[in-house]
Amino acid sequence: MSTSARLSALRMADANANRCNEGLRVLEDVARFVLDNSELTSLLRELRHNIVKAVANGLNEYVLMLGARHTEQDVGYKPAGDIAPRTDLVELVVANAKRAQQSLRVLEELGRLPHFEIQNTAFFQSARYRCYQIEQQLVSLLARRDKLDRLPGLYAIIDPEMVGAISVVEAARQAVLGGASVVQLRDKKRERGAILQDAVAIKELCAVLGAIFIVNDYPDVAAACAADGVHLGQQDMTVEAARKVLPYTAVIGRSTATVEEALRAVEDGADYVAVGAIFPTDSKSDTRPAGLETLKRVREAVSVPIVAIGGINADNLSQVVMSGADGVAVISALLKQDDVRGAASILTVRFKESYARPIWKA
Ligand code: TZP
Ligand code: MG
Repeated sequence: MSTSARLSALRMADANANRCNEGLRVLEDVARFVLDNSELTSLLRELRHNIVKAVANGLNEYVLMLGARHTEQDVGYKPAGDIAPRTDLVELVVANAKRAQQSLRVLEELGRLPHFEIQNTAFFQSARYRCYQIEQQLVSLLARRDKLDRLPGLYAIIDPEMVGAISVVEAARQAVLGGASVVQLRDKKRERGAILQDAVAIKELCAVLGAIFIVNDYPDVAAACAADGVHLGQQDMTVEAARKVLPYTAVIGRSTATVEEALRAVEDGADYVAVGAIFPTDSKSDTRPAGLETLKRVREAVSVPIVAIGGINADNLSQVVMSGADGVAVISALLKQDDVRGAASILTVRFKESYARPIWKA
């Protein structure tokens, strides 16, 4: 390679090492300050450090690159001014992930030049693939966070055994029209094939009306109808197993009756926990009592959203919310009423009267 070609290649390596570092730093800060995700934060920091090392194995290479840097002669440099605004954090993540991936590709290609100081092509290639995965994880976590932001409110559980005269899908529609922020389909009797048919219809109406749709018990049904998430009891599959079946964007909730179970659920990766039974209930035979005191203690112990469940109605709802619930899950207070929409509307108004801002975002 001629001296001038070598200097140009060093100049490219310098520009792309900087570009990559800057892109990864933005991703790291989203993981750290937006998502509070320590795992991804450390992973990105480590990746950034390893890339710096791979570009400049020692001070010698770094000094060589700095020597080749001519910022003022860069024909691609555009002074700040008309910088297009980003519409949201997802766009910011995607743009910066692309910046890092593209610069890693350039570094990889430069390493193929004969006798060039900076080699490590295999490393740059694997770092680029790592970046594709991190981009997917960050975008998915942002999507999950967006769902959790919309979770507070009435969490309507639609159980075919309890709907009475109207259909399951109609009951779900009434609940959402009345103001429910979440609909869960809880079917303990039918086979998955029949459940899926209703799940597809409810998912569709929730998407149109802006509610979150959760399938109880079955991650495969949730995946098949592209539900927003799944709810798992203590005897259902683990959060980790459910994640293997569901896309990263799916929200996973776990039923708990004690502080220890709630802490374990969060440690296992649950996005929210349900705490109950808060009050006695006729809707489920094998419940364990949790009570308002447990709810308060769980509130102090975890920072994920909490959905309270069990015997909640319009009269006791505000007590439940004051004890730390972000969502109130109900079956009979909704489905055993003649006017499901009207009941949902009263419960939603009561919720809004007593709920302050989400505690997990404080
Ligand atoms: N899990 C704990 S209590 C309960 C479930 C599914 C039943 C809640 O129904 P209701 O009628 O709102 O008490
Ligand atoms: Mg279950």
